[in-house]
Amino acid sequence: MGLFITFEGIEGSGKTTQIGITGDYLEKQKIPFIITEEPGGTGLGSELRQILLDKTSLAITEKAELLLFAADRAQHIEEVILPAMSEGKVVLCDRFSDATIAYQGFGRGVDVDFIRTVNSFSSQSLKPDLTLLFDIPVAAGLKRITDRISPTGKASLEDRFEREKAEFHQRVREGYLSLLRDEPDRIRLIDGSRKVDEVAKEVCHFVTNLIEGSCEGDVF
Ligand code: Z5A
Repeated sequence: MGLFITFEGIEGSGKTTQIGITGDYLEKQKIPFIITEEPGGTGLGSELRQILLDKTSLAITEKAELLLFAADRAQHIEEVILPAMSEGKVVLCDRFSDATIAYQGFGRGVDVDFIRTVNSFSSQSLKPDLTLLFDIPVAAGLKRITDRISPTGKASLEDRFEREKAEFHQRVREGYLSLLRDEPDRIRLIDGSRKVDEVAKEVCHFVTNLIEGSCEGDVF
């Protein structure tokens, strides 16, 4: 089997930037990999992503939102993640089950134990080999997003989550830090407020350690 690495963090923590850099690094090392994301890593997922993020005027209850993310994951696991892993690839995934606990659990207030049950069903109980948690103060993360949306601060392109208040994102950040305390061996904390190349060095260190550790196995 390949390896499964997830990239997590609040908005603007820089995880999408770092997943691209990690992909470039693996390519140079000639290590087979894929980059994928949730929501949206499949055809069905792309449709669900539009509903979940872009259709901001559409009413979606907290329970419905949870189940839509779960549906996206159920399709993603079967269509993309497990096949790539069975081909021995490294799967780099932008968000996974931890995001559901952080956003729908800590952010929205849905029961976390119930979310764990739903996560386990939709992910076929697959756990990442390594999760990189990019941590940044909420204000700094949101500023990066606002600057990206429009240098003038116009917020017309914000998605459903970007529209949430800072307190929501603060609860999500605390949710991620609580997951880190529960599983310090799987989840590695990365200070995302540093410069891109400083962050990338640390990411590379964790990814290399994981791959070297698995070299004695049957993959690489
Ligand atoms: N969601 C959920 O609720 N439940 C779930 O189960 C799942 C997801 C799976 C997906 O949004 C949303 O779905 C997400 C949670 C929810 N929403 N929120 N919040 P998305 O995929 O569209 O977006 P995102 O995952 O939140 O990522 P993002 O907005 O693209 O941000 P990012 O990945 O953390 O950061 P980035 O794209 O790498 O960088 C953002 C900007 O900062 C960009 O202009 C970069 O050039 C800049 N940047 C990046 N790194 C740095 C550093 N180090 N210094 C300075 N500037 C930087």
